[in-house]
Amino acid sequence: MGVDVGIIMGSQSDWPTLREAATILDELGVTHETRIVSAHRTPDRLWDYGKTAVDRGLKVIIAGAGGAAHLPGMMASKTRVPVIGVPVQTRALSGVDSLYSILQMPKGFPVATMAIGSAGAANAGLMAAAILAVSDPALAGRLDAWRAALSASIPEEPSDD
Ligand code: RP5
Repeated sequence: MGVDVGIIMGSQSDWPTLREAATILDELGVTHETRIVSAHRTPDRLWDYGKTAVDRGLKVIIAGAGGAAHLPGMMASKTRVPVIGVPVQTRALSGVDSLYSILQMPKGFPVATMAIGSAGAANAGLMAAAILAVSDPALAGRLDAWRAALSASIPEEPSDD
C-alpha cells in the first residue's frame, strides 16, 4: 500500500529543513516517503513523480527548495495533488529568494506556501496532517491532542532561567 504524503526536496542540503516535516508526520502517525527531486538537476524525476502521484495514492505533497526554488510550482503544474511549499533558508538571501520563487504562482496552479526554514517545514507537516484529518477521525484526534499538548506547554509567565 502507498503512503499518504510525499516529502520532496531539491537537494540533500535541504534535508535538515525538510526533516522537520517528516518528524511531525512521524509524531502524528502519518505515512510518508522522502525523495530528492530537483527541478533543475533531475527534471525527468520531477515529471515522473508528478505524473504518477495520483495513481500512487499520494494525498499531499510537501515540496521544499531553496534559491531559484521552482520545485513546488512545477510539481503543482504536473499534479492536482495539493502541494505545500517550503522555502529553504539560503545563505545568500536568507530564503527571501526561495519564498518569492514559491509564493507568486499564477492563477490556476496554487502552492500553499509556508514560512521560510524549519518552522515552515514543521508547519507543512501539520498542514498536511490537517488536510488528511478532514477525512480521518483518528488522525483528527491525534492532531487535536498534539495541538493541546503544545498549548499546555506554554507557561503563563516568563522566567529568568
Ligand atoms: C536548490 O538549490 C535546492 O533546493 C537547494 O536548496 C539549493 C542548493 O542546493 P545544493 O547546491 O546545496 O545542492 O535546488
